Amino acid sequence: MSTPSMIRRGLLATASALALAGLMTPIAQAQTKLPLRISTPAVADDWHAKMWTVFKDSLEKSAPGEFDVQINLNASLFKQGTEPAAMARGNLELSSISAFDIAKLVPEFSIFTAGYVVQDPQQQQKIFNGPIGQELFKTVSEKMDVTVLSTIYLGTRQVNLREVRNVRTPADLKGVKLRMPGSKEWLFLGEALGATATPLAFGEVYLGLKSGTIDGQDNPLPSVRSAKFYEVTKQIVLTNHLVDGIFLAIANKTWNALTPAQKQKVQTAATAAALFNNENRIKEEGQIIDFFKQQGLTVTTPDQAAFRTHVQQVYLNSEYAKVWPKGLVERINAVK
Ligand code: KDO
Repeated sequence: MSTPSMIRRGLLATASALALAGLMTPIAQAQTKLPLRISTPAVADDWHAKMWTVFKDSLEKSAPGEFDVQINLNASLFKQGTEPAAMARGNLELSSISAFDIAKLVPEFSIFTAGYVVQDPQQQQKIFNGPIGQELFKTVSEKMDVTVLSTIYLGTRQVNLREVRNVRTPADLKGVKLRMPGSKEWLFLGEALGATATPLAFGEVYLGLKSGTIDGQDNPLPSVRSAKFYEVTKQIVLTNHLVDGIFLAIANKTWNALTPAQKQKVQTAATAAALFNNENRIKEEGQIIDFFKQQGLTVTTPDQAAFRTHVQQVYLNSEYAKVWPKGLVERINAVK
């Protein structure tokens, strides 16, 4: 009579015989693929949504069958701004997180939420790919349990209004209900611009503009196009107030479990994604004004120096500046 352990041994022997014969290969491979869940509020037509396909394609080429890359757009998996917590809890592997999200846990990072600090996308890349980035990302890893793999240029933020208004200086935005993403760091930026900042998730902005619950919003112009905000607004005010970046990050739990070869492949994919986004976005920003004009929008240039002076003063006199490491503003300014 066969005992249960004999039966188990028999089954195991059959299973390994099948595996050896190659019959179980597809199932076995599917089971060992490491899930890489991605969550982003980006809309499909935006470069920082498309970059995730570049990331996925790169990994499928360099590591076929090793990863199961799952891209979730439009904040369909996690609400905008909740991604870092989801990553720390082990519910999400990758995301692109904003300086504003980082600043909540790494207060000195608020320097990158301040208007008119970073000058242009090229300087942004040099800052974050150089010693300043290295130092800050080490703290980010320690405090947030995520590893930043690349810096994504989100674009230069501009003010976008529902009705045409004569905006020369921050005083001209007085009383304007300007939508900002929902955290106090974002609201502070809106107020620093002279407006009345009001919180709303990205996915609700289109309807907010359409219905008039908000008077305007701020975003880089490629996002104004891809999210179709131009359909429900009449003016773009070229304030150039924030050279914005988001950070392609992976949960440390996931990162630390990878082999050195896998780490290299994931890093290469993240670098390729950033490059794809950055090149396309910079190019689009260079050509996009005509598009808005064709759509009937009024595009105006305010007194940018007045905005810069005001916004910088507001930040320098704020609680935020008190935690900026001594000399960091100067070090950033010295990056050319
Ligand atoms: C936005 O909500 O205005 C913002 O631009 C903030 C960014 O940090 C980022 O979350 C972005 O939205 C989304 O990825 C949608 O483009």
